[in-house]
Amino acid sequence: MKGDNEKQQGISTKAVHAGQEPDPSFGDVIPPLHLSSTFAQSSPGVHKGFDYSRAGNPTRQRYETVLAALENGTHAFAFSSGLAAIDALVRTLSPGDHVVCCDDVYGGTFRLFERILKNQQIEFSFADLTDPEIFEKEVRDNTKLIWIETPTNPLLKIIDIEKICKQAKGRSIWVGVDNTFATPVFQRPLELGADVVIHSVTKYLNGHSDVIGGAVITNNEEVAESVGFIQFAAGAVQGPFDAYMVHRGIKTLGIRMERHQKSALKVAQYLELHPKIEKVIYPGLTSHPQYELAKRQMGGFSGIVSFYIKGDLADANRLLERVKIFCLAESLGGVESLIEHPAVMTHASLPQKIREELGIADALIRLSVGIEDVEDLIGDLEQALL
Ligand code: P1T
Repeated sequence: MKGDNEKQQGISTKAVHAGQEPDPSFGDVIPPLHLSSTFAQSSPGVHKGFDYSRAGNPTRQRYETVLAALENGTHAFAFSSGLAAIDALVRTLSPGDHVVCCDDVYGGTFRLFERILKNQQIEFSFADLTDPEIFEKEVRDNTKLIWIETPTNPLLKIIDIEKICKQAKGRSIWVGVDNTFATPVFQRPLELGADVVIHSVTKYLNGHSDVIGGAVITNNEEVAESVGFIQFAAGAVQGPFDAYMVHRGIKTLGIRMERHQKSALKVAQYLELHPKIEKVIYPGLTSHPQYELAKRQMGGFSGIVSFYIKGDLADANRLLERVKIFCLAESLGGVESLIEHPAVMTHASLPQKIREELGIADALIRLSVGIEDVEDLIGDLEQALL
């Protein structure tokens, strides 16, 4: 990045160009992939900027440049999965520190907090952060991090990032946002006051369901120093081939997201009128309880639609087994449409009682609307719901 001018570029310009300056050796328009695990030194400690690929790699560095550019951050760190990125961030805390986490989060995030990090004496509370009073109810003297997913997975609740950041200001509490569902195309938490953003780049950033990866992006020097050290010293880095793949996928992020959200809205509107559907949750529907906030906070509503069918697990399974274009699989954010059952699949790690309290019921189904022709997607749901 050359400076302030590039900061003001549009997101798709950044997606195509950041970290993609032509290679100086031969002028390759697409910089070459540096697979080497280690780098020659002319004398001990004397090298061309890289000594060992866990510490740094030219392909990963270019990829981290685009990640930082998209979120308007100063630093980005690429990890081998979204959970590795979240783990690295929370591991910067000390035993006795407390985290307030939104109640509806990806099941794997809940499992990481409850079953691994809790054993390292980090305390967690889970609360509905859509309640504006919740901050005062949940924050303690030892609270060091507010953990927000918005839209949440799988219930698509919208949390007011700016409001929470204002409340946290001056209290030595970091605000971290999992921006996987919205992507920087539709929401940039650092601009709303958050200290740190994480992504499961496995999803929309890569966009082609062929890489597992994660990222931590920040403009807070303290976060950067701590997370950078954990990335290097614990070593859950993104390998160069995967970094290259995600960087390639990111170039079309802007146009993919436009298509995802356009089709998702049509699918949501179709389902809302269907007699076999109980309720549809999509932040772009006026029926969504935080529609106004979503409109204000997000530049678009993204491509995930959740809905309750009228019926039980057997009826849900019938739909899930009958779809032909939607693929029954975990994950989201790829060009192909996916359908899944949160209670049995992505959120099975939540205790049943918590699932019931939240509304992750047997009748709940989650769609990741891909970029296929939307008439075909609606036709597929139509035949599966017959
Ligand atoms: O799978 P991984 O790259 O480790 O990312 C974990 C993760 C983090 N944050 C959010 C919001 C996520 O949705 C995920 C992964 N989610 C799924 C696999 C899923 O189907 O919901």
